[in-house]
Amino acid sequence: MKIRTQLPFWALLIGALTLTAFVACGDSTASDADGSPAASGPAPDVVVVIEQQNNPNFDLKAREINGVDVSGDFDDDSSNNMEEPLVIPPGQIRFFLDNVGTLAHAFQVRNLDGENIAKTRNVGPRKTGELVVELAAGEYEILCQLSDHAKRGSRRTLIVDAAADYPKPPR
Ligand SMILES: [Cu+2]
Repeated sequence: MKIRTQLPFWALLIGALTLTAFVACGDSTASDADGSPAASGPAPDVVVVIEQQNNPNFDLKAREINGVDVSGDFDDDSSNNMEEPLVIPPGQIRFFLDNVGTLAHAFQVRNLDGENIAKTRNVGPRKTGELVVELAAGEYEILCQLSDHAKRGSRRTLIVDAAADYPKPPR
């Protein structure tokens, strides 16, 4: 009799623990806890680490392409970002977003007509996010679509070109 009344309690406890484990597991797939660019899922052709900044200036620049440090390719002056393009090979692109600023930012790829191709939701200050998008060769614009951030500097020309040569992305 005692055991029969205790069984439902244990069943509930096990059920609750299983649910907690499942939810925790689901959360961790959004991005790695340590913020590293490595991810699960299908292997992208190109992994670009994008840094977004607003303090003191609004800026959006690439730090790494397939593990290659490209931070030296972009200066601190965000007023010339449209003449200082990010050039990457075509294919399945994984933009890893590192918001190093003090405001929320987001990330969008547009065509030259200003039409949305893909975009993220807000990424909070000191948080990371990602955008995976298939891009063919051509010219695009990447930007932060929040408020007036793009106007203030958080935008850049993106050129997708098969001639851009990088090693396979690290996994
Ligand atoms: Cu922004």
